[in-house]
Amino acid sequence: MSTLGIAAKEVFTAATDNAKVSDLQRNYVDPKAGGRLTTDFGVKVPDTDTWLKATNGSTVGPALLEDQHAREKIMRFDHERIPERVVHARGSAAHGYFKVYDSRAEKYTCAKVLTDPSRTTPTFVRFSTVQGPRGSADTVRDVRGFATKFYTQEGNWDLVGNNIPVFFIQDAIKFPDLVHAVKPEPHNEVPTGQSAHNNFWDFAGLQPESAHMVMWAMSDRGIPRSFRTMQGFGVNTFTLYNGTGEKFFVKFHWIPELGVHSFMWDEALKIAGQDPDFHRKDLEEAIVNGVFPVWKFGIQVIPEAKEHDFEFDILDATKLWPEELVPVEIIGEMTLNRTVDEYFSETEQVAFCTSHLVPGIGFSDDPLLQGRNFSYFDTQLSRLGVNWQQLPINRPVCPVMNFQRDGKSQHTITKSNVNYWPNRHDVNKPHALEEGAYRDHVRNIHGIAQRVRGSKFNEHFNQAQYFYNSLSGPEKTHLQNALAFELSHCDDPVVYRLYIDILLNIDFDLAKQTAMDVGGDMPTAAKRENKGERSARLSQTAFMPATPTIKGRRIAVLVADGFAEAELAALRALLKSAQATTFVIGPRRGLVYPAGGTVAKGSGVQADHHWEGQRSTMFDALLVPSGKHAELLRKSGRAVHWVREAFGHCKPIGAIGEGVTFVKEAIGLPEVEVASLTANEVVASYGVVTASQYSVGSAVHDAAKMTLSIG
Ligand code: HDE
Repeated sequence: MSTLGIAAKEVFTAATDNAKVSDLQRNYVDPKAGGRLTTDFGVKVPDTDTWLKATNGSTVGPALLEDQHAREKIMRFDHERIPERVVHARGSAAHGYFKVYDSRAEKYTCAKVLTDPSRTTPTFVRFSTVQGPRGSADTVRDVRGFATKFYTQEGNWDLVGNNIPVFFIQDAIKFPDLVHAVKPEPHNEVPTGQSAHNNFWDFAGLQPESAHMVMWAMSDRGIPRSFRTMQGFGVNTFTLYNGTGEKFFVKFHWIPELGVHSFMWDEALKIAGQDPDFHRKDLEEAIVNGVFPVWKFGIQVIPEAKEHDFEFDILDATKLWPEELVPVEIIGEMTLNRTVDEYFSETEQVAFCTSHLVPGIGFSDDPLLQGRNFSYFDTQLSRLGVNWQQLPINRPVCPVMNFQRDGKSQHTITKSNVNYWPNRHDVNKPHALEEGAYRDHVRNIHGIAQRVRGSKFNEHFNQAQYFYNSLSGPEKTHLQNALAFELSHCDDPVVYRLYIDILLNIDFDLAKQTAMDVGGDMPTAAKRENKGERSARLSQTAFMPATPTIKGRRIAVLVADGFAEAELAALRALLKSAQATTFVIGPRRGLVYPAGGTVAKGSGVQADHHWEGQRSTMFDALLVPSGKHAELLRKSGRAVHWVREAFGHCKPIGAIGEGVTFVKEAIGLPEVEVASLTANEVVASYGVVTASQYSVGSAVHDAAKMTLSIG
């Protein structure tokens, strides 16, 4: 975590204020400002350690209910919890800002937030897992929420998205069934933070519209390396209007500057135990270290007249719009530059609603979106009460004025003798459209009420196959292994047999492999031919940054007594200049002595962690400097395991001098002939970069590049 002290953090946060942060300052309380203990009503408290008791000589009798301070303290404590979100309960958040590059989107929309490059719109983003409760682990296989609140000058716009562009179901009425199926089973509340159980796969097998999203969730997208390395998608189809009566359908995209990166499943599993807060800490660490996460913002736009030009229904949330057909236009970017000050008040109380739009942006008839518009508003009532929009994190930065009144926990005091419209004073009258009022798109709606879905909604497998075909070889293997893991956790053969049937509609080899892995009957024929169609824009590898970077990466340097001191210092300085963070991992969490260093001389480097204290899984790359310390490393099973495990997870490993021999022995790399290297020569093999001696710009630099190519 951050090494910044409190004072430094205060300077840092002051520098990242924006209109919303200034607005929040109205509610700041600073316990360090010298205030002493009082009751909730301001009475000075003399003793908060001992309950008032009835005493008789040396006999201390019962505690007295009349102790107002004790009752207040306990009562407030008893009610500290509010209902956690029914889905996306576990989350972490940050403040930031959004800017568009220019006004090119004006042809589609009059939304200032999307067209005015002179504006900086404050944002608050909450990332989340879906299945697990508030206290579950970050790195489980799951979809990730990516919900953004834009505090625009025209009101709040909430873009409540995920890191996967499609959804499991087409119609909102199925959401309770989906969530019941994926959540822990009702009889024993098992499992936590996992979809690997009978009920989820039972539902998925019987609800083939989920096949496309299941492929995404089983791919590496289900185990992101970091929130900072995830794409975000609005998923639903929204509309844009430009004030001239033209309407466009739109999908929203976030593309991370650092590229899209994931864990390997073995890492994700281990980190869930080693550091269940890994993603939460990663976000905070990056921001506090000044490596602000940045996403480009893109739109896919389809003019209203072309709505029916596609083989899929563009209002079906189980389908994506292939970028080859509808390119993503990049129009702006968001930077997250400030951590939250208090988790509960901000991250827990923030309330997103898909129905919160600003002028220039509208809904579509996407049946999932329409149900969501009801659900989010409704759920806030049970979580936060009717006046939730007044909570500091939820209130807009522009004026709010209306005749909504009263309700539990009303915070505003409206000084007026009228609370209705029209009124004789003509106060608070509605705005004219020319004054920037929200404009509903005028349209003709007529028809027969029926429980039906659009005819193109009946096709479920084309895009599941299209996505699978688009993955690289390793990504496909990971997906196969994920299915093996998940379905192996289902002990009812009906369930895994059913899912193999679904896979037969996607890819015959995948179905056969899964049947072999999980014990189903070996299928003899595909149910549907694999047409081999693929996109160049669905594999994670398509989103590598144009210029390789190790910004924000965590690099472990493994040392024991006797390492090369100057070399370590130079390596760390170099990596710091590339905005990566190094962590010294040593035989003790104290001073580790370099070659020639002794306690008496006062030399030594402070290890950040003992090598039992953190594991290779929690770092992106490993470095072993030269020096006689390599002998000691060789003798430590844990140090050897560090190298082997990092190698097994395809992490870049850099080694210099004697460090090379240690690394080579630990992983057994016959290809690297260390002895034949000349000074400064660098050899890379299987992601291992070795150099016979240190030279800036060679070994480490290459190791840094590898971090990216493998990440
Ligand atoms: Fe949500 N979803 N959802 N969802 N969702 C909630 O609202 C719901 C869907 C998403 O960080 C709840 O405030 C329905 C799609 C995120 O606070 C609830 C349907 C997408 C978050 C709800 C969907 C999402 C939620 C629970 C199907 C991706 C966390 C707490 C029609 C585009 C927001 C809350 C945060 C949260 C309902 C489907 C994303 C119950 C009925 C599709 C990121 O209202």
